[in-house]
Amino acid sequence: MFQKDIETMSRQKIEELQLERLKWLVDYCMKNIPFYNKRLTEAGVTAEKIKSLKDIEYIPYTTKDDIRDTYPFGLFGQPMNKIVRIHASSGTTGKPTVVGYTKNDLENWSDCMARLCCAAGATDEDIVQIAFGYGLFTGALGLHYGLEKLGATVVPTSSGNTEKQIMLMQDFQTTALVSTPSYAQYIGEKAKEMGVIDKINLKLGLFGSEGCTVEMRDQIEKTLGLFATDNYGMSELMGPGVSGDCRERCGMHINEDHFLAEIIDSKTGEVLPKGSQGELVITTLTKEGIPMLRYRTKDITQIDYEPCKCGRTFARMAKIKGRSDDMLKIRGVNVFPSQIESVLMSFDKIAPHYQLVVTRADYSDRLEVKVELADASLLENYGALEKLRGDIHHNLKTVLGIDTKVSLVESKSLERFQGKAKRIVDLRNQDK
Ligand code: DLL
Repeated sequence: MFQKDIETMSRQKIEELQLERLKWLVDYCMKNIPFYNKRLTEAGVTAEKIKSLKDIEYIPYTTKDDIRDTYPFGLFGQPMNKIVRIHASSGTTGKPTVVGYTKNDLENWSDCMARLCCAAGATDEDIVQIAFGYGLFTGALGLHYGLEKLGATVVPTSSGNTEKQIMLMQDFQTTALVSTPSYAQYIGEKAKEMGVIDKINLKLGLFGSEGCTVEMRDQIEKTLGLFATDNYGMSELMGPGVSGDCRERCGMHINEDHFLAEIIDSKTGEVLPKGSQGELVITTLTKEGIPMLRYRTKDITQIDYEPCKCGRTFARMAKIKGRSDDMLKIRGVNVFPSQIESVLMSFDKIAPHYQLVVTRADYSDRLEVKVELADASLLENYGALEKLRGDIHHNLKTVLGIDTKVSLVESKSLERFQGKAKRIVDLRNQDK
């Protein structure tokens, strides 16, 4: 373990530390950030009024809109001469979400990352290729400093230029890959195409930044011959480093000394009992640059507080089921893309590349699931093709409860991604 004393604290000790830090945070936000001062004053919350962790419920939620409304630096807790780094998440519309870090924040960030990389099995013996895009995105630099702190050899290739990635992987005998799972999948496909898959020595995948079902993870592991771990985070909270898999892979350990997690009902905002599935809300307990009070992540998960077999006591959050705003409503039925991915990945005749296209015709939603065939020779056998299509359709209907149109498309015809995959094409608004 990277910081054993911290990572194995008793539940009671964790909660005492969280309470102490929560009080500090409320006081800090009151004193340093006019936006929070107003919010907290209106809600009648002061540090003195926080007597137990449950009292966090008096604090109003913070949302992405609050960050946007105060663009670019309105939620910063320190003057610019104390802010030493800026990151931003692109977002699909409008201005980016901007976040700032003090020196302490960067120190804590690399500790959090080093812990998670170590939990995933990385060591100072590893040669790690970072194939996340370097830049305003938090993924690359977050893992970069964490891995360096652990003593690993970092190779900052950034994303893209896949053939060169694969060449360096062979020449350096890279042992660990940092990327989105979809890019890892693509690297594997390309290495096979180049006929060098057997010359690759990867043992560990530190993946994250987008969803990946266990079934998809199995496929990636099979292709690249590595052990894949899932890592969760978001720019607003720090970047990667919020939580990550250990070798048991029974939920991602949350760095609870820095992040206080709650699960709420995303519709009503009500806090749900421990163990429930719902929207993850995070309070950053130590951040100075841009602290977040009860930030609504919109990510759907559940949290297990039982200590893990690995010896760590930090709570574990389940793989992200989806984002509350990514959930597709098809003819009134809630559909998470991850449910579809699980079904598709259980068929070995199809490749792990798919796209979901939603349209509306005659006032009714239609979901088309486009998926690539793994083996082009199937195209010549109409009967087998129809049977496969029928089986996929049937299994999707069993899981989702709705009819979909399944289209089997030619191998390598769907778009590949070097960063986060964009698998949903929702054309409903354009059809109006
Ligand atoms: O994606 C931070 C990150 C970088 C995490 C590298 C892990 C590794 P953003 O670009 O702000 O930050 O995107 C945050 O991505 O709200 C989730 O919806 C999604 N996301 C992040 N990690 C996972 C994951 C980074 N492991 C948004 N599984 C979050 C599923 C994830 N979704």
